[in-house]
Amino acid sequence: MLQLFTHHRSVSAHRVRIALNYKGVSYKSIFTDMDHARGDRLSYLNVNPQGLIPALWAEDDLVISQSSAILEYLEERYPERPLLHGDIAERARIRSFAQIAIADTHPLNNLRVLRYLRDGMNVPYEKRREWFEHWIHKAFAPMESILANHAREHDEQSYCFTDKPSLADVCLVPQVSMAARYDVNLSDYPTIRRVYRACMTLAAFQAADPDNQADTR
Ligand SMILES: N[C@@H](CCC(=O)N[C@@H](CS)C(=O)NCC(=O)O)C(=O)O
Repeated sequence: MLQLFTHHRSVSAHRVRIALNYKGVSYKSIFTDMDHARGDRLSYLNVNPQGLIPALWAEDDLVISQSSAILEYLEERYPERPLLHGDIAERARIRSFAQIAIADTHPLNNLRVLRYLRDGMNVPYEKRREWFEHWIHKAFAPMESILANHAREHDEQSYCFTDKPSLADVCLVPQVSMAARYDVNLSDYPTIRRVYRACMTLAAFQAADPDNQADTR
């Protein structure tokens, strides 16, 4: 069985949990602490030398790190319920949207970045908070306009781009859930909130939610 090194608050692991659930792939969660001070952290470095979560133990001699690599592997290995669907233009649209979260947003607000601001650069809480919110809004403003324009042009659909969830939804939902957890004001993003609510009616998304993980405290 596949084994996923995960943590309930990890945005990147959240993406992978949604994809695994949506595709109906059984997996075992290996709950892994994100705290560098913990002893089990050292053994996790043997699994993923970067020390970042998630990693997927996919096959005997294959551990995959980096959520986008894991998502692509799952898409190729379990194509039956695709998350990258539609014609070539639609797939490009989905990939492009997903990268706003994966490449341009999450890395700026990752734990190690926020910790470095605090411990390496002595940035006070209010300024760290400003940083955090700044990058969330820098992502959500264009995401909102992309989704709202698309909804206007193609009879409003339940999910990001189609009537089925895609990698765009897989990447949007964890970003929204994290922003909501930190009480970021999302009132300027009605389309994002609508898509989030639609996704959260699905069992695959509910089961992947940080609040529904066995390591949630
Ligand atoms: N680009 C990586 C990012 C992985 C990542 O940064 N994971 C976070 C949790 S979402 C982590 O392990 N953070 C620990 C840290 O920053 O020290 C991916 O998509 O998998």
